[in-house]
Amino acid sequence: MRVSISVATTPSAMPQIMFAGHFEDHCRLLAAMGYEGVDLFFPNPRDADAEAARKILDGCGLRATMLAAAGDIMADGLFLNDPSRRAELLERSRPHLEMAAQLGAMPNVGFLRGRHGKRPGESLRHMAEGLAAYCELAQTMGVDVLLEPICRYEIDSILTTDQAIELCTLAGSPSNLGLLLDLFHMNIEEPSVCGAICRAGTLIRHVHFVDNTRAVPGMGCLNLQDVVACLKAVGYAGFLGIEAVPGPDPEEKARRGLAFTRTLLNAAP
Ligand code: LER
Ligand code: MN
Repeated sequence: MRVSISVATTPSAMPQIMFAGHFEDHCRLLAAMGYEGVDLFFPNPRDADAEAARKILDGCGLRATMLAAAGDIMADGLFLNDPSRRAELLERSRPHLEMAAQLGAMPNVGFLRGRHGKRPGESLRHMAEGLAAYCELAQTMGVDVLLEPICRYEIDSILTTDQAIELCTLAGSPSNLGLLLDLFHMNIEEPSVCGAICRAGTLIRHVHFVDNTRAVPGMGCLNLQDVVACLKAVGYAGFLGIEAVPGPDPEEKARRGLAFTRTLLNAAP
């Protein structure tokens, strides 16, 4: 497994972004620290330049793992579970998916799936149809899509890994659809983090590797050694993305989180 970290190209209101702005400087710094990839956020997708970002990443030897670039369409009220505006959503998703293809990154269907609201059954059905169509479009560009279970305090749909697995099945199990498991959300929603990892198995395509308080790994009370052992046991060989709240000294936290994560990776059977 390799280690990546959350980086936004411009300032962002999301708290779990370790570095924002000064993209090239941050990429150089992170590569020198030993990071191998970035979980990339484009807070203003319309102004984003994926080609320029790719050049910088390539120059530093970094991979783009996850891409979050759908903020503009969500701000316009477009969500996968709304069949009345699906054609518009797909059309406006093209540039995002093209950027993901350019970067070799996986777009995250985090909040884009939509909220269930008062009709969870109907919403889930529409969400599955929308997700299937989104994956079909992504497939034409050779892009893999990530579905991230997110906790109850941020959304009301697909909170758990089992719900995400069910949604993948309802969407027809597209071969380019996988799960992004985020330990911060899992620690809130799962009765057993390792049980959920085992059930997700080969569906896991990315991991947000953080401690219970959303601090960098090693600063909380999660048993992350067990988590790494479970991921290894299911054959996961992707990135561990440190999507953490940085606090006042992001550089020190990035070094500390990486050192701790590497110790776990080296110790796991
Ligand atoms: C949202 O809380 C989250 O965990 C992110 O990965 C969404 O991009
Ligand atoms: Mn996450």
